[in-house]
Amino acid sequence: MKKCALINDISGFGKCSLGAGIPIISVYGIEAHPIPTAVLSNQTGYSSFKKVDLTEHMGSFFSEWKKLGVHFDGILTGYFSDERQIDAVLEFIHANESAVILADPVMGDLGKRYKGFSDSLCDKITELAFSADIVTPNVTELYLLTGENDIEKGARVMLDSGVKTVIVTGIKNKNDIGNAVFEKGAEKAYYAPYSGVSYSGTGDLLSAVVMGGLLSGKNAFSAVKTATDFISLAARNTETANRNDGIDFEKYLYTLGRDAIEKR
Ligand code: PXL
Repeated sequence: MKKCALINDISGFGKCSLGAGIPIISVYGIEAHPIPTAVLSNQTGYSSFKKVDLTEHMGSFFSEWKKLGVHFDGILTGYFSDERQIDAVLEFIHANESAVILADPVMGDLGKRYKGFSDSLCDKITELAFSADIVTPNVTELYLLTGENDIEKGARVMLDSGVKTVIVTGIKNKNDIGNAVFEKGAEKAYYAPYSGVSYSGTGDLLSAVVMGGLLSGKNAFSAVKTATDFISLAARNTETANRNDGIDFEKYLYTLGRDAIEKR
């Protein structure tokens, strides 16, 4: 079986991060191997949360993995709580040359940085994003990464510096919301009806669906179309109206499993 390393936090509530990434990679028939960056009672969008940072332990986890001598087909990164975690990840990436690297540069949303994101942490996240094969920033993160305030120009900056695929998420257009894929010489956006609520975790779901699709032999365009339809279906059928709770994606995981089987 293919193996994907997932480097992200685990949050008890908010249906995001590893709580979203592990089931999605698994339903694609790919082994999910997590290293948590932090453990949180719930994601940071709620008014209160408790976080245990795992920076001091990540290096030793990577060392143990090295002893196991395993090869990873994909490395998917998400939320970091300390810039030193990214140094450990960059070293891990260098040791896994043939892996597909997808960096989701989790930094902010709706025009603002998330709580606790310092300049130095954002600089390191930017360094990681620019060294990835694929990035999945939302519009706010694209502007933070590139200093641009135009989607097309921001994506172009990243492509010109060597990123192969830039996927810009959460683009609002009238009553729709969508995701745009940019590669050298090709671009396309995929839209679905907007539920009216900007839910937690949808970026994490998208990055995992894209990784699952790519490791199953899809191209980025097809993977993003699948992710857009999946997230839209779940968002439109979500019970909670509290954005922090995330979407009811569990009910629709089977659609991704079917998608993966068709590709096999
Ligand atoms: O979904 C992004 C994310 C991941 N992890 C944590 C978060 C957030 C967004 O707020 O707080 C802990």
